[in-house]
Amino acid sequence: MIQVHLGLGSNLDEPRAWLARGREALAGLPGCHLSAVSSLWQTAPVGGPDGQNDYLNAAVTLETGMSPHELLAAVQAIERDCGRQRRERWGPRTLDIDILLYGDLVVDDSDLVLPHPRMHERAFVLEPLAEIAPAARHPVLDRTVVELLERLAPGQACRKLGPWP
Ligand code: A4P
Ligand code: MG
Repeated sequence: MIQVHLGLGSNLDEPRAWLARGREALAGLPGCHLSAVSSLWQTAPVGGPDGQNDYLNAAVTLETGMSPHELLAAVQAIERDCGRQRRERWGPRTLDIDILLYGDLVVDDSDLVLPHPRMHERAFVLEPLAEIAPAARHPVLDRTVVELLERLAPGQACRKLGPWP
């Protein structure tokens, strides 16, 4: 089994409900075990069109026997089941699931980049991830999640809301 950390985000309709549905769907994937769940965080949108709602973000840890591409296909199927429509990059979404770290694997394919290429720049990823995997190491930057968080430029609004319902 490989330990994988994933980031979840939603800013449309009922974000709490979409995130909960995403979490349950991940927990139910064959041969996978959901071993950690962060708090829920309210975060200001990064990029995308003006005027989109704040996001709710969270991170989870999954122990999985799936290959990286099998897991990508599985999370994309969960996004589709949750009504995700891809309209514009960084636009509002019912549910976005990003594979952040897959063990210490480094991948650079057309459809999959690991670690997630923007995770180290984003408080909405690192704050929840630091709750559940503070010592996880970014295999390219060779820094832990906590070290990446400490190096973030200030000013990314992120507020901890507490545990999920
Ligand atoms: N892809 C490549 N690597 C990965 C990976 N490690 N995990 C490919 C998941 N997908 C990966 O993603 C586009 C393509 O990335 C996929 O087809 C997959 O093959 P997408 O989810 O379809 O589109 P997107 O999410 O709009 O684009 P992108 O570039 O993934 O955006 P990000 O980086 O995920 O950012 N602000 C706040 N506050 N909170 C957020 O959650 N999210 C985003 C999306 C922007 N701003 C945000 C938030
Ligand atoms: Mg994405």
